[in-house]
Amino acid sequence: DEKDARELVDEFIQDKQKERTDLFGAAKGKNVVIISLESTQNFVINRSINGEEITPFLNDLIKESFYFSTIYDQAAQGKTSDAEFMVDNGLYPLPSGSVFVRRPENTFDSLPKILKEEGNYTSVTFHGNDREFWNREQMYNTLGYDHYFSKRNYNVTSENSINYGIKDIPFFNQSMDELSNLSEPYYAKFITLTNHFPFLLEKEDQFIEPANTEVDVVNRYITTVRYLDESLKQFFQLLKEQGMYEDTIFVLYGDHYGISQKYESGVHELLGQEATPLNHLELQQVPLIIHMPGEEGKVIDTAGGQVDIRATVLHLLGIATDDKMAFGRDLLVKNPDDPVIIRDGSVITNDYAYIDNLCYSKKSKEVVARKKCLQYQEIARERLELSDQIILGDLLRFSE
Ligand code: GP9
Ligand code: MN
Repeated sequence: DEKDARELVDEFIQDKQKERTDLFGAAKGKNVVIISLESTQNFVINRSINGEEITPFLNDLIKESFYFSTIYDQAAQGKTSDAEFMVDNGLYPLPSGSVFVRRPENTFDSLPKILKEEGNYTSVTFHGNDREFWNREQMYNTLGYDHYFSKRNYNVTSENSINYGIKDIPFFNQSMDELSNLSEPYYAKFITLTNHFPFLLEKEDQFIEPANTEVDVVNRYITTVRYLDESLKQFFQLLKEQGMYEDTIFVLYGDHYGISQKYESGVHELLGQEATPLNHLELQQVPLIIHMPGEEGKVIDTAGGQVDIRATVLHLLGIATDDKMAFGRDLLVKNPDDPVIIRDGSVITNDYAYIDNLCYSKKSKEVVARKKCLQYQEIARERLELSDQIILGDLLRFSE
């Protein structure tokens, strides 16, 4: 059975695209700073409320970045940790629980290991929560991280923390010393925290007025997203001041939705839209921004997901992925018909979306014949099953 699965994986790898663009290796040898934007959905990007932008810094950054405007949240019950897992491994999360918690003793062909091998990178994570949360301490060892700077490395006081821990502005601030001491090149992951349900923030940290919908959770969300944006602005300022900006490629991604379906009516109200299944699906989009200093901005609207981040970043770093056992597609060359697969069984291509047993045309927004979606559903079923087999059978131990 394990052998069958391996053959299937090999077959799968063989049909992967081997195309390269002019950007292959454009960021070769650069430091990589990757930022997990807690609970950040894409609808906040380029949006104003009462004339105030929700994400003024990101809106500016996007103009000088690759902005992937159609990226879906593929995380499952493992939330932040599922997104981290996808970014590092290009595999799907499990149907239940978090891979970080369930499979920390597996062998993985993770980004830190690949980068160590290909470019002698140092890999670290910065995060203000306890080391044990999501079993990160153990899993980061497994994934090949050299250091994990967690709550115990920060000066956390009641003034500088809220909700889950240290607020994002002091978090970035206090991370600078350790970051500047890393041996280069490095792969440094920053996991932000303040924009987390139930989106609490003191008045003095609010850089925008709360929204004015009937759903308080949504109203507060606007203020915590705006705070996150401010923390990013300050972080980039510090990096520039300390000469740590130029030689780095930045990857920013929303880790998963922030507003669950229970509170989504507030978002529909804010956006002036109906509560339709297709609108719900579109709200599952998260931002993905790749910023290379000096590179011109570009909007890339290929539908993709978090599982694709790894292949895309490796392309820019000039590291081939066609021989890797992973499901992510390089978004710079991805075939738009290749479906985006959500763990709940939804499937999305540039033209179609399959949700709740119905097939929709994205253009007409109408329900169309189910057979239009059938081939994509089939691919989704196969890939999720294979991904689960790889994880639950610890199959990557054979490829070491
Ligand atoms: C906690 C942070 C948030 O460390 O990752 O957790 P979440 O609930 O979003 O997975
Ligand atoms: Mn999260």
